[in-house]
Amino acid sequence: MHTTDIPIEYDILKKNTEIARENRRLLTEYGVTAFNIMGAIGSGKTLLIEKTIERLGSEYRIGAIAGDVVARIDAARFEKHGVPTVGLNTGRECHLDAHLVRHGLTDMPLDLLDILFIENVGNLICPTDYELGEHRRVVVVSVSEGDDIVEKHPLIFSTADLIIVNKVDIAQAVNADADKMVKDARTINPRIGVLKMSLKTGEGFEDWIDFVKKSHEQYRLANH
Ligand SMILES: Nc1nc2c(ncn2[C@@H]2O[C@H](COP(=O)(O)OP(=O)(O)OP(=O)(O)O)[C@@H](O)[C@H]2O)c(=O)[nH]1
Ligand SMILES: [Mg+2]
Repeated sequence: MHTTDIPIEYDILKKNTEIARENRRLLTEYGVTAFNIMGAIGSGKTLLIEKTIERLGSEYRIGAIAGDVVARIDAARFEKHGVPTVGLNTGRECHLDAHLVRHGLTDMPLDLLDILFIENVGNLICPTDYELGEHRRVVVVSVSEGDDIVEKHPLIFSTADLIIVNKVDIAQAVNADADKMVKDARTINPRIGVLKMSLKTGEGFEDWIDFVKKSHEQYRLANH
């Protein structure tokens, strides 16, 4: 008998999407706007969230979920900023899924939050198909992964709302063309927002802050 594992994967994804919808409903009910921060390993996801907490922490009540294969290193970095934090370990899995995030949400004081950042496991493949219940999908890459990284991973960029090309401060040193990465992202997804950023110099950071604020405002107005 011929067998294939495609239907199983289809079922898993279908179930995941159902739970993600429930998560989104729950977050929306509490007025929390959630950002799924995906991206390459070491591209600057944790630092982006930390700097955003520093920048917006007095204006908005922010929480953070740190997804990692093992350990609580990123969770500890968020905790240092005094925000409600949950660390989720995926074990052997290379992405968060909606079920795991639902468990994370039960440990979050949702009634005390406006914005939730969910840092996904670092890579550009597995997180693509697994919605978590987020309102916005953000992909962070950096110039140090090579300036062909975007064209090599079209799927994750095609599902994102915003792409951040980070570490432009070292583009020359690593011989990368950040403008090419921006162009590749726009070719894959013409509707998408693309920001060149340096978390070291601050380039592009205020545009990101505008994106976060506008996204939150949009969901707040739509649901109240
Ligand atoms: N030069 C430079 N370094 C940066 C920038 N952003 C982040 N880094 C550095 O890049 C390294 C990785 O940053 P993280 O924020 O830990 O990256 P991450 O994406 O969370 O990494 P994982 O969770 O391990 O996938 C750290 O040493 C940061 O200080 C930047 O804009 N420029
Ligand atoms: Mg990290």
